[in-house]
Amino acid sequence: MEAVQKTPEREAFYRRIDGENLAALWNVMGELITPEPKSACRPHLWKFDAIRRFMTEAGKLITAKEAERRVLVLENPGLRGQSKITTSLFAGVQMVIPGDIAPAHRHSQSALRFVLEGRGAHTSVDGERTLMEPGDFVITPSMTWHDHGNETSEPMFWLDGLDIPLVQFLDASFAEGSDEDQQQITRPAGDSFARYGHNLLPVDQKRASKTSPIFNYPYHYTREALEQAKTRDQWDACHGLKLKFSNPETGDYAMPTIGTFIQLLPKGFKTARYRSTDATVFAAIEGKGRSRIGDQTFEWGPRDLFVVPSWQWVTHEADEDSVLFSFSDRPVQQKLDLFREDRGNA
Ligand code: GTQ
Repeated sequence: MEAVQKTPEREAFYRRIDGENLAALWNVMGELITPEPKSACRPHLWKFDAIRRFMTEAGKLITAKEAERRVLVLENPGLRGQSKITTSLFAGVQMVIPGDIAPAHRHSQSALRFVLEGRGAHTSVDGERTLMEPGDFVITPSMTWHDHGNETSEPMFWLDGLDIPLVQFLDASFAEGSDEDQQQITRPAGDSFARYGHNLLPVDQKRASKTSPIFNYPYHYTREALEQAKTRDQWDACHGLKLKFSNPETGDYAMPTIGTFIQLLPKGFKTARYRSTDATVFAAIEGKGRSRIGDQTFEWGPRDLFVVPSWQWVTHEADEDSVLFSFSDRPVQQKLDLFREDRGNA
């Protein structure tokens, strides 16, 4: 779409209607309705070791209780100051050190945790406490009470993913704190997995929530699923082997607003180029390799984090057997018939 010519009469007209809170669509049409996604979001990689050093400093500057959450926000370089890693999603790295209590609160925004380092710190959700290990994917559904703590002797670090910008866009945020720092524990550890994690569901139970009733998907099971698949040697050209975490009640994504994935790239594998409309955040958990995003190449190893913007070509290459966790707003786009992907010629 071409820019409309400017004339003195037209300019005068625009100034007059401007005072009445009106604007001419023909001057902005091309910016609004683009032939392809045109995002301010840029590709970027954060080295975990650098974040870890800053987090250790932050641990001396502020307690989890005072901060409420001791998190360093991953700000997309094209979206600085907005607390966004993509246009629709928030990501941060949270540190919970021995003795910390991140006090109970709840909010409309859904959260995911993907554990990067440490073992045995906990999060409590809706009366159940879960102990976390590296690679675990843990969900805090919308409006559920949650608090975090660490009774071990080592710090724990995890990646937080939240739909904060999406909820902000919709003006639908509610939040409240609790009088108690730690919520009452009313269910034994592992209760949700015991009830819902074995391909069996209570016959008559109707849950209102659209979020999976399993709130910790342990890495032990995830890794086993990938390992089994490896023996079948059936690789997807664009993804290696990529699985989505699913809600056992619905078969849909585990969370209503955020799609979460786990992917195995065997040693020496190089993916065919791929692009999709869901800007995606990646966390490497095992292995090392590199990803080419647009015309930039990013080298990653365990715990490094990177972001692929909407509709940019991406290829991954693994030097060792590698496992990548990722998340995006794909469930939202699919429900709105907006999701598109392009597998090149693969
Ligand atoms: O752990 O509840 O990274 O409320 C941002 C907002 C983490 C949390 C974040 C949050 C949390």
